[in-house]
Amino acid sequence: MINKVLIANRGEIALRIVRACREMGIKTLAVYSEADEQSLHVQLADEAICIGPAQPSESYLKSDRIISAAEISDVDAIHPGYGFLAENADFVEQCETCKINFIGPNSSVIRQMGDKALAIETVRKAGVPTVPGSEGVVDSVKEGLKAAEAIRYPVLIKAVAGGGGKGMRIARNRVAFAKEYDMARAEAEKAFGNSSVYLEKLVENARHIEFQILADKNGKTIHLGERDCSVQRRHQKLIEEAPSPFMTEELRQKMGADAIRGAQAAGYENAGTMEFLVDEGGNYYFIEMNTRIQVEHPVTEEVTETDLVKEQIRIAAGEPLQLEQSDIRINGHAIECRINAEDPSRNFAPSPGTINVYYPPGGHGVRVDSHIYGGYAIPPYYDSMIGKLITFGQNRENALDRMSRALSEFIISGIKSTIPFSKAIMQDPVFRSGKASTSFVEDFFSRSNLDAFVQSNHNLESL
Ligand code: MV4
Repeated sequence: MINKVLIANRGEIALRIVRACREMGIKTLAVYSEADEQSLHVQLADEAICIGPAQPSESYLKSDRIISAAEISDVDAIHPGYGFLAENADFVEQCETCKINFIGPNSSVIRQMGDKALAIETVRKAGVPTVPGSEGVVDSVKEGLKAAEAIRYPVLIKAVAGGGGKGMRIARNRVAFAKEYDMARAEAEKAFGNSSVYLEKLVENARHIEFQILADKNGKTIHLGERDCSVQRRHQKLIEEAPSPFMTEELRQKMGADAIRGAQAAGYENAGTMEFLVDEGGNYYFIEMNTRIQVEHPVTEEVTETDLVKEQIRIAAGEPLQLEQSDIRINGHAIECRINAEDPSRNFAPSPGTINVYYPPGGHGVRVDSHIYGGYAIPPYYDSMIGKLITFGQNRENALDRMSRALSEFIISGIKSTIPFSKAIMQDPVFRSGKASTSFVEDFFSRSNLDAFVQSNHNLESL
């Protein structure tokens, strides 16, 4: 039984978890930093404990303080949200030692899927298609050149500890390889304290399509269809949707079955996401697994009429999944725009500060997941995402029209936000056609009169 949950996170996801718990009759404990005392999730949780100063390394990442808060408050379980400690196998191991129920998979699965080369190897052995690449880690330029020759250029050099694109470099030919290899290793060492890298063939003009998985403690595993996350800027997703405009029922069944097979091969339990690249010919390749609830989970909730956070809690409590694969029907279309406190006209520079007027949109088919309110001061210490706007419609066009309408009534004054940028994308003919691939944001900037928004020579912007 889970009677009380500690929420080891902040912002909109902490509030999302409070809401699910309240509906389930579960008590909540918020842990918060000194910068978050005024945050809505702290006010709405049943109890709250301050765990340290604003810097994440002094609060939200301090596992000892979080475990102590759990022990003195007699909680049964910890929900990690996303980011912070959500995919930290050492933290999960600490929870296991202290007999605190971690709402997510066990520490060994997190460790295994956190090693991106090992994750690929695990699902490949189960027959899931993967991108042609090196067999595991590449330990020297010499070994890398040999592997790249076999894969054929262009190749991507990816960090084993990475995910989400950090420490990723393209090598277009053998002359470029040594330099890019060294850069990738140095970036990976700096970002993750682990310089190990592996190689993959670069899949150009791909779509980024991910499958939502639920698995209970008895090994029953289902998928809840896909999300299309092809619209990203510097590996930050901006817009997500479900279903993918590219998907057919036939491909969904095939990819869904592979997503389940891969998750089962890893011994996966709880909610997770299998990420794939899909090329123009409909060929798909597993690239990584996320072992957490994701930012974009609401679009799946809207089209499958499920509550993924409640499912996570029920699974962690040991309840068998009540859903059968045949119960899962994809109905209608949902779009999510992330709302970031950033200035698109200044290269998306963070724009923290105090919100003056806050008027969120409403009406049929509109969902706002956000912890902000009029008078709230956005602290400068954390991720710039301040909320998510999700619209639902009977089909993609309805959902897009509703998103345009909702964005146009959304007022957040006092700071700069990405709302105008999202509004412009909603009007864009390529995005509206459903053909946006991973090169979309780049193309969008060169097509639109918003050129000034981004000036960058990062070597991945051309993807
Ligand atoms: C790739 C790729 C092309 N080929 N892997 C991985 C992390 C994610 N944030 C981007 N990733 C990519 N991995 C291979 N072998 C292209 C991307 C990619 C991308 C994918 C989807 C949407 C936008 C993207 C922007 C840059 C790179």
